[in-house]
Amino acid sequence: MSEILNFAALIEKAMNKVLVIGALGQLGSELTLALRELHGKENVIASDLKQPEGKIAEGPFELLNAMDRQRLYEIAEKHNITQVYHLAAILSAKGESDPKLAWQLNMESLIHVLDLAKDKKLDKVYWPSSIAVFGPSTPRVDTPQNTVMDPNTVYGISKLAGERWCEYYHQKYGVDVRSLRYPGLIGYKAKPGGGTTDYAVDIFYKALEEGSYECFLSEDTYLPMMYMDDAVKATIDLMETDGDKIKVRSSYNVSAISFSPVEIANQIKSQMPDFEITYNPDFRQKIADSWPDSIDDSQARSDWGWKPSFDLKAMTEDILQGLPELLKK
Ligand code: VAH
Repeated sequence: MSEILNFAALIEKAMNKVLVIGALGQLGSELTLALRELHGKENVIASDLKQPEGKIAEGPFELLNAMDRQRLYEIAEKHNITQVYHLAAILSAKGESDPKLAWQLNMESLIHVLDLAKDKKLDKVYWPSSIAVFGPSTPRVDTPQNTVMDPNTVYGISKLAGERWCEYYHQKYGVDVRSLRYPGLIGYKAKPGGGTTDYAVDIFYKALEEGSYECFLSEDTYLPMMYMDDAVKATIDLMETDGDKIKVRSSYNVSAISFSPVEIANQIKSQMPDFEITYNPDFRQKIADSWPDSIDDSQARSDWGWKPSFDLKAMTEDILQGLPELLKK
């Protein structure tokens, strides 16, 4: 009997063919490798605007502009795709420099993926939302799953609209689309791209390269954050959960740590006593001030067992251990 069950499990795994859109981004570069561990290297097709380097190049890759609907359908057909992780987006700070492009890319690409899921009856779709869906009128402390949402960045507006589209495609067409409202993601293995929370990554690079950092947010700017290892874990845990346990089809609040620039600077100083930080808030301060200080993620914890592993100290130790190696390459 066990041989039959093993064979069935092998078949089931072999049936999973995953496409990652935006696989070379800050989240994608780590999530793609974790998905290949889970599903097998050959069953996870990475895609992005440019050719990959490093470990991602060791598995299947396709060039794909997330707004190219025809190319998306061609790739899905060629690889018999059963799941899509759609990570490509223009983030909060960069989005304000070209609002129309940010809206067009973030929204059109999502609709293409949702249509593909509907037309080809894909098993599952993952699409990231963000705490950027909250705005100045949202309760700032322990922000609830369901609350006032008045985002005032194009990125946040596109993520709020995207959540509504995800719930619509689930309710109207039965598409199994799942989503997380990521806080600021702190990952050092790929450079961040145009976010307001990027200071919490930049600070480590500058601490190691220059011994000092000029922060573009004020020292007491509290923001919800999460180490990339926890973000990868939350994403895969959500996607591997039994569908009938998923009660939220817009996007789940998730959180891990909340800290301010002075707190992360002090954590770095505890390991690098000579490190110095100065503060020179820029346009991103207004964006950060519109977002919550902390998030209530109790529904994610009860529906599918979400539990973060890294606090500020553990995250700082892990980065200061791993980043020097990366900088030597
Ligand atoms: C940004 N890193 O700063 C993203 C994130 C909550 C912020 O969505 O735009």
